[in-house]
Amino acid sequence: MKTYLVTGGAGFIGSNFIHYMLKKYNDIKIINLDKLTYAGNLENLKDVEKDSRYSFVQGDICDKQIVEQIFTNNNVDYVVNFAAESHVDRSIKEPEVFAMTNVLGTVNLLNVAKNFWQEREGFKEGKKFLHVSTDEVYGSLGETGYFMETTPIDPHSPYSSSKAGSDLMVKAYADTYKMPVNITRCSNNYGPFQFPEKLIPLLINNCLNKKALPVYGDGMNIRDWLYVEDHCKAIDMVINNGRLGEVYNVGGHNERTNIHIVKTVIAYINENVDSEVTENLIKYVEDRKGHDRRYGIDPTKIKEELGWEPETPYEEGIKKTIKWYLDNQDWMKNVTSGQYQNYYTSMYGSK
Ligand code: NAD
Ligand code: TDX
Repeated sequence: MKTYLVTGGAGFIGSNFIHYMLKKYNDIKIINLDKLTYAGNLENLKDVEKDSRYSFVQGDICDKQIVEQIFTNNNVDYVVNFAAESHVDRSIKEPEVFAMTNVLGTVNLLNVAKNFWQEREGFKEGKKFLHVSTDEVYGSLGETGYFMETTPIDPHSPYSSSKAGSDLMVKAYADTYKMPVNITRCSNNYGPFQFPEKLIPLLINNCLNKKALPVYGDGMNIRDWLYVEDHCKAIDMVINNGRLGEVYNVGGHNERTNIHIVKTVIAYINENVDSEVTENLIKYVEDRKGHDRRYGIDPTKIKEELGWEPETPYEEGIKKTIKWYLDNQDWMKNVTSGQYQNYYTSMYGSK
């Protein structure tokens, strides 16, 4: 039986990963360590909270004592590090918390895991630290080309710089101490349980409330969209079969301009929910500072080495996703109430 310490499991990708793993494997134990920031919601895990294979610890990945306690009380085999401050716009306003959680928190996890996993002559067998990173560490592409694992790191925002910093610390632990690690770098995820500050759920939420749909700049920035369950499958494969010390890019050649995404969401809601939701809601607003123009992943390595390929075509994934938010409007109301609402308004003002 394998024991996973999943950090940030109450967030978007982490909660999808916990669902995926508990569905796929009978014989596992998952400990979810999450601070429950505005982005973490235990509601995302309501249907597994009574599962005897799953337990939750509220705490900060920067807190050495809590992480040590988890390692003392459990024979942790794998750390899967999702915990992070993840929103680029917030990082422009408040870079410090990004450096704290994303860099120092990751170092704390690495250090505790190293101390518990190290034996006299190296590391215990069957242990691995998987760090979930992002394609944003590579910077921005022009009209052609793709990010490969060998592409030099060139982050621009405080968010992507903090993720690049954490990636380098993970690499340092592998190079210096021979710690068993992998880093995955994926493109933009979409699917259920994504906090509605990110583009797709924000658009759906605003459409339902007939609020303006803010499009940064000219709307022609490109993101490479990946359905979250396909990402979870990739992480599982890298944990099991990824070569130690390697980086794996995860993406599926699914590039779309932002304005294309906006129009797709409007068209779906117009047809299926409310014919008053039209393109009149689109509002071009001031561009994001340092806005990366284009992301595009070359997934050849993970495909050839591990046999991973995304299974969800964009047209199917986006419909499933919009439908999920329509069916879960209480979730949307709950996560955007209270603490979050104040923060959101203070950041975006009239948006
Ligand atoms: P999210 O913001 O939805 O969730 C982050 C989770 O981490 C939340 O539950 C939050 O409470 C928790 N957390 C934050 N600070 C913490 C701390 N100090 N200690 C413990 N828990 C803390 O993020 P997400 O979209 O699920 O992203 C998960 C990971 O994947 C992140 O590392 C992110 O950089 C990476 N990633 C995300 C995407 C994407 O499209 N969402 C793409 C590439 C990479
Ligand atoms: O209101 C908006 N209007 C808009 O035009 C928002 C929220 C976004 N955008 C644009 C900015 C981006 O070009 O849409 C694109 C997607 O924006 P986000 O959803 O904020 O994602 P992005 O900045 O691309 O970063 C995401 O993918 C990579 C995640 O938030 C990161 O955690 C991940 O590493």
